[in-house]
Amino acid sequence: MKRNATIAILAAACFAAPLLAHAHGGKHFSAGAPGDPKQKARTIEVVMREGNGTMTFTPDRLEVKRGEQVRFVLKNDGALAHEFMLATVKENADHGKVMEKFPEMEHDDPNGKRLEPGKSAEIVWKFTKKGAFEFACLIPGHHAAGMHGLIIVK
Ligand SMILES: [Cu+2]
Repeated sequence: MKRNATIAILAAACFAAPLLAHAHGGKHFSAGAPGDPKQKARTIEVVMREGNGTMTFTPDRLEVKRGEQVRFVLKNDGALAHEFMLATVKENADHGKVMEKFPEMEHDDPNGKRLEPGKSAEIVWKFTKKGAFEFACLIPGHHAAGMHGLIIVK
C-alpha cells in the first residue's frame, strides 16, 4: 500500500474510534480547552528524550491554577520521534491501545503533537477544570518506558 493511502486509512481509523472522537473532533477536551495565543500565558518548556533504557519528559510534574493558560514549548532532544498528548490518564491509556494497532498515527491536534528528533512545537492550553491530568507519549512502548507526566490543576 502506498504511504499516503496508509496515512488516510490510519487517520480514518483514528477519527472513527469512538473512544477518540472527543480528542479529534474538536468539541471536547478532558484536560481543559485550547488556549488563545493572544492572551497571556505562563511558558513551560518540556523536553523529551530517551537514554539508559528510559524515556522521559522533563519536567514530569506540574501544578497549575484553574483558569491559568500555559504555553508549552515542546522540545524533542532525543534520537527517536516522540509525542505529547494532554488528556486524562484513562483517555491516554485507551488511546495508547489504538496506537499499538496504528503506530504511525501522527498527531497534530490542539492537545497533542508528534515531534521528530530535534524538532520543537508549541501548545497553548487553558486549564479550565480542576483535577489530575496526564501528558504522555503514546508511541508504542514509550509510556511504559516512563514517558508520562502529571499535571495537577488546583
Ligand atoms: Cu516517545
